[in-house]
Amino acid sequence: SARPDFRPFDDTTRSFVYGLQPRAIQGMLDFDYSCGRDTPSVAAMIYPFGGHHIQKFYWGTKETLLPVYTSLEEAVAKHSEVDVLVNFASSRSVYSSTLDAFKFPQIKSIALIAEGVPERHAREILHLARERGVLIIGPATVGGIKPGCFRIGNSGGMMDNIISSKLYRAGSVGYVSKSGGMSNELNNILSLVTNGTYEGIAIGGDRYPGSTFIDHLLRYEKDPECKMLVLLGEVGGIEEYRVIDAVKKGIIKKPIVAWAIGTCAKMFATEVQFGHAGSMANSEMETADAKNAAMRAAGFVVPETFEDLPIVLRDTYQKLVSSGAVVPKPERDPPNIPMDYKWAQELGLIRKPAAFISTISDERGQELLYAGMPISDVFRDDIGIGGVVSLLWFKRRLPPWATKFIEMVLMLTADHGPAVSGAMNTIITTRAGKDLISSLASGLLTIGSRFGGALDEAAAMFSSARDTGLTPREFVDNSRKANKLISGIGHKIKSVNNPDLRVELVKEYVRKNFPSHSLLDYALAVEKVTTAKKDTLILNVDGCIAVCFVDLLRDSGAFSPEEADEYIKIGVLNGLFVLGRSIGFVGHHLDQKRLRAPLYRHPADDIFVELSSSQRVLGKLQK
Ligand code: Q5B
Repeated sequence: SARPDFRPFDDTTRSFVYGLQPRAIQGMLDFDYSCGRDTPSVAAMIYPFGGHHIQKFYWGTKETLLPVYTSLEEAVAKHSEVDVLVNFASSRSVYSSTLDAFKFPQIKSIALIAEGVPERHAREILHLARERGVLIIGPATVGGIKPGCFRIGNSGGMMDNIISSKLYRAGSVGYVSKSGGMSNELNNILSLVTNGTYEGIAIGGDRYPGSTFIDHLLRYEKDPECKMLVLLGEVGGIEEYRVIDAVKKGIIKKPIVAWAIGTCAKMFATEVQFGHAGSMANSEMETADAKNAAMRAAGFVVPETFEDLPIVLRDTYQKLVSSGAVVPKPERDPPNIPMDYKWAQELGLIRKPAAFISTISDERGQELLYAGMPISDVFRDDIGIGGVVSLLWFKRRLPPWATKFIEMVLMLTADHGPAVSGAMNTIITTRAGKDLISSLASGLLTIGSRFGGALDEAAAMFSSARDTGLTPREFVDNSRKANKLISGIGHKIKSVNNPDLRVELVKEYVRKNFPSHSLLDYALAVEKVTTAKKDTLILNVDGCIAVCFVDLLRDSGAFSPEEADEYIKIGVLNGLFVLGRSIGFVGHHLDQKRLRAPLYRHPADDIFVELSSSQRVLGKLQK
C-alpha cells in the first residue's frame, strides 16, 4: 500500500466485512458516498455458510452489488487492494477467523467488533498481530472513523449524526477513547468547537485491547494532517500512563487534551465496576482522579470537569488557528444522502398509499388479533372454530346457535366417502406420488356447480325465487323452461327412499335453534315438486345448508339486509363446503400414504374409446 504506516485508513481504503451485516455495510457505503468517495469502502463480505453469492446495496440513489465469499482466501485472491478486515464474527468464532486473516499479509488492519472475547484469545491475537505488524482495533468496539475517508462498521452512528458531526470531511483533531458511545459524543463536541475530527478510534472496553491509546496517539503524532490530540481515558488500567510517559519524553509534542472518565467512583463506598470489563480501579493510580492529576502535571490540557471539556478543546484549537498551525478550510455543503425508506416513514416524513388493504386480522402488535379479538380471548371465551370462522369471514361474533351451526356444517361436510369426485381426485393424485398440498388441491379443484360447490348458486336461486314471489311450482317450471338445473336439488345416490341423513340433521337443528327458517321451508316445498318427478331430486346437502345459511344471514340480527345480500352475492357459502371437505381430502391423502397405495391406472376396458373418422383418415395418411 502507498499509505504511510501511521495512516492505516484513507479515502481509497477498501475492506472486507466478515459476517453478514447488511445494515452496517449499508451504513459504511452511505458514509463513503457522503464523503464523495469514488468506490465503496467495502469490497466484499466473507460468510462461510450459504455459498458464494452477491448482495445488493444502495450507492447514493443507485444500487450496487457486493460479492459474498465463503472464505477469506477466495476474497483475498480476488481483491488485492483490500487491506482492512472488519470482523463481525461472534465471540466464539472471532479467534479462528482472525488467526485465518493473519495468513494474508495484505491484511494490515483488523477491527474486532465482538464482545465477550475470552481474554486468553484476545492476548494471543494481540501477540500474533504485533509479530506480524497488523493493527488490531478491539475487541468489544464499534471501531473508529476517519472523516471523509473510511468508517469501520457502525462507528459514528446514524447518517443524520454523521452529517451533523460533519464526519463527511476531515477536521484536524485525532482522538482515542475506549467507548463507541463516547466517541460519538466527541465527534459532536469537536464539530462544534473545532474544525472537527481528523480520526477517532474506540479501542474497546476489554482489559486486553488489540491496540491501546498510545498506539493511536503515536500515529496521530506522526501524521502531519492531525494537528491536535484528544485522549478520553477512564478509570481502570494504566494505559494513560504510557501516554503520559510519551509526553514527558517529548515523543508526543502536539497539543493534547485529555480527560479520564469515572471521577464519580469516589462517591461510592466500594469499588465500582463500570460498563467496560476493564473499567475498575485496582489501585489508587488507576482511579480517574489520579490519572487526570498525572496528565495535568505532565502538560496535558485537562479540564476541571467533563462539562468543561468543550471549553478547553475550543481554547486549544483556537491557539492552533491563531498560530497558523491549523488553517480552517471553507465548509462544503453537507451531502444529500437519501434517507432509508423505513427510517423516513418512522420519522413521519413520507407517506405512501398501501398496495393492500386488510380488515380481518393483525399480527403486528404483541398479540395476534382476529377481527380485533386478541387470540388469548378467543381461547378464554372458548369461541370454537365456528367463532373463529365468524370472526375471519364475517368480521363479527355470531351468537352461539350460529357458530354451532357453522361447526355442524364443517363436521357434516368433512367427508362423504372415497367415491365422490373430490376424494377420488385426491386419492389418484396421492397415488401418483404427489404431496399433501397437491393432492388436497387436486381434490378441491373438483368442487364446483355439480359437486359440492352448488351452495352459492342455490342460495341465490332459492332466495331470488322466493323474494320475487314465485310459488315453488312456478320456480321449478321456470327453471325447466330456461333449461336450468336448480342448484341444491338432486343427488347421485340419495333419494326420498334413501334420505341423506346429513340433511335430516341440518333440518332438525335449524328448526330447533334458528329464530326463523322461512327459506328452508320454501326449499322443502320446492323439493316436494321436484321429487314428484324423480325421487333423487331431493334438497341435497349443498342446497339445505345454503338455504339455512340465508335464513341465518337474514334473520340472526347480526347482519343488515344489505350485508346478507352482499354475502350471498360474493359467494361465502361454497367456502363452508371447501373448508369442511378439506378435512376429508387430507384424510384420504394420509390413508393412501399409509396404505402405500401404488400408482393408479384406470382399467382400459372401463373406457370406451372411439376415434372419429377424420382422425382415422389422418392416421392412415401419417403411415
Ligand atoms: N335434474 C347432483 O345428477 C346432480 C336437477 C334436475 C332440476 C336439478 C344433479 C345436479 C344441481 C347441482 C347440485 C350438489 C349432478 C350435489 C354434492 C355433495 C355430495 C356428493 C355425493 C357430497 C345429480 C336426472 C333428471 C334429468 C335432469 C333432472 C337433475 N338435477 N332437475 N334441477 N338440480 N344438481 N350439486 O343424479 O327429464 O330425465 O332429463 O346437477 O346441487 O355434490 O355424495 O355424491 O357430500 O360429496 O346424475 O353429496 O342433480 O341426475 O343429471 O341424470 O338428471 O333429473 O334434468 O331430467 P344425476 P341427472 P330428465 S350434492
